[in-house]
Amino acid sequence: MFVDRSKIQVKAGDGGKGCESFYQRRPMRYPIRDGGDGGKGGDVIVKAASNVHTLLDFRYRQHFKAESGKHGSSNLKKGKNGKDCLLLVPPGTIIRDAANNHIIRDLDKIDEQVIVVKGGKGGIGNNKKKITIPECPGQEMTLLLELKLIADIGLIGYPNAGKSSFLNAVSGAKSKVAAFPFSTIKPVLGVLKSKLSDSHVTIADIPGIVEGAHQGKGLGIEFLRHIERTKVLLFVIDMAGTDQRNPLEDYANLLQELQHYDRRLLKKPQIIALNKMDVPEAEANLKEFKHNKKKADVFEISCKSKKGIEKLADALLTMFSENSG
Ligand SMILES: Nc1nc2c(ncn2[C@@H]2O[C@H](COP(=O)(O)OP(=O)(O)OP(=O)(O)O)[C@@H](O)[C@H]2O)c(=O)[nH]1
Ligand SMILES: [Mg+2]
Repeated sequence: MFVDRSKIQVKAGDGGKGCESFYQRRPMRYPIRDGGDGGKGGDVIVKAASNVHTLLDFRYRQHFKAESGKHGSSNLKKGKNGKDCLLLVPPGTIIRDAANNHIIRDLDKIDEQVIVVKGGKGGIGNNKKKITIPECPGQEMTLLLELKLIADIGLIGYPNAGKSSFLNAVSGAKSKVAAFPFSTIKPVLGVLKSKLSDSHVTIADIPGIVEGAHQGKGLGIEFLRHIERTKVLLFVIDMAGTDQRNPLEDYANLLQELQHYDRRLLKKPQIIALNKMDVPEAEANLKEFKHNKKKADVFEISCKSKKGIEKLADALLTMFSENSG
């Protein structure tokens, strides 16, 4: 299961109470104030850990609380600080304040961490002033955790174009392939390994995108967030022209949808895989495509006959190493 969003409630520890205490021994004429301060409440910290890969744990538990500070006591004894509560998330997790959707932190580096709610200050005992100063409560907040896959290459294409077929052909992934649109409904990651060296690239397969996806058509464009961080975009175009569609228009529409989502996506290096070249109709479509997109970096492939797959896989490995610097 791939969990990519979770809502959790976090509460930092309250400060411990400051103590009111007096000490008097003969022959002292007046008592001395000796109430100790309360300890600070623990913080809730979210940290990106390399050995965590999903947000699955947060499906089973949504409430997290750090320890409160201990109360101060007589004889100037300060209460102990409460223990922090540490939550581990996968690198690539964005933390938002659920109340206003503002991003608190984008944890994209391993071991990066952020204090999401701060523990309350401990109360001040009566040792410094005549009266005790009350402790502060710990902050609380509802957080939205959102995981963006971090892959090197992102697959973009219409439903049924053959994205999952391609991913499965070049990697050990088992992304669902079927002859109906939207067979992929959750992002899938695969690893393409070089046969010549130990270099490899990760590829993210996401649900298909259709014209109008930015208005919510199909499964919408929300899955595009998974390719925001990819280094290269691989467009998979259905050259069979399924459902009377035209490959050139498909490509133009895909670009448009990307632009609607975030125009910075279009600045990424692109490779175009012209798939289903085994189908007879593909030849005519190929001519038209090449005529109109003379400068584009295109690869003719067939996931069915496997023609051109290895060449494209090699190009991706090379291109990735060129863009990974
Ligand atoms: N003839 C032919 N069929 C292909 C080729 N590649 C994929 N297909 C078929 O096209 C259909 C869709 O393939 P998928 O890999 O599921 O397509 P997808 O782009 O992942 O589709 P969604 O997940 O729905 O977006 C399946 O029936 C595949 O067998 C190809 O090169 N030639
Ligand atoms: Mg698919």
